[in-house]
Amino acid sequence: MSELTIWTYDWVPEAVWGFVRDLRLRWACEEAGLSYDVRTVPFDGRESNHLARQPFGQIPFLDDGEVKLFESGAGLLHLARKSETLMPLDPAGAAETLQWTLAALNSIEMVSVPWWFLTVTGAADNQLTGWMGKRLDQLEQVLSEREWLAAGRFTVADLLMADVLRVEKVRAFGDRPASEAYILRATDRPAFRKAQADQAALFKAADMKRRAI
Ligand SMILES: N[C@@H](CCC(=O)N[C@@H](CS)C(=O)NCC(=O)O)C(=O)O
Repeated sequence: MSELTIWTYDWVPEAVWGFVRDLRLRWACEEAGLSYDVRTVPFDGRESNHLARQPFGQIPFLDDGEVKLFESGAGLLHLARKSETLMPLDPAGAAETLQWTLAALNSIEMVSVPWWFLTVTGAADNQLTGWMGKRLDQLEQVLSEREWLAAGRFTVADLLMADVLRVEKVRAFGDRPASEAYILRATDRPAFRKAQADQAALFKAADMKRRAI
């Protein structure tokens, strides 16, 4: 048994396989060569069945021995402290990584998730479209001038930013070649592919079991 346990749901609809946020933690562990187990909580009844571990009934959450934490961003930063692969040790590189990790969550995903939600729920006039386009254009400018966001190399900030940007509707919204090339660079990494394949395998097996019942 590994010290690290990543918790996810025991089943999710096929439409979200490959995008469930436990993938962020799997990907980070794969990049850093950290061994981990994956365990599940029931998807059905999620509103109340694991509130002691995740107060919003969501996943992922992470165990590292005695340390237990929720929020994928917090989990990533915790893992990043274990491996220079995810975050440089020098103060400037670490600060830059931290800054872009927060930017992924608080400047991009903060807009992209509500924009996505209004889009998929069919809001006739998505009032967030202007804000969303502006943020993605600004990021496109940054990515047209550098390969990775922080410290001149791949870090946990890229893992998170690429995961935020690769959501299909977000990715298809507008034509931003530098952002697209960035997503491809990040998701072409063996660690991402392994994490994605492992997640899909878990949910596929669960789906077959559920259909058989
Ligand atoms: N801010 C949270 C968001 C977690 C989140 O949205 N998890 C989704 C799966 S990717 C979930 O649990 N959705 C079910 C729900 O909200 O009921 C994080 O980054 O950990």
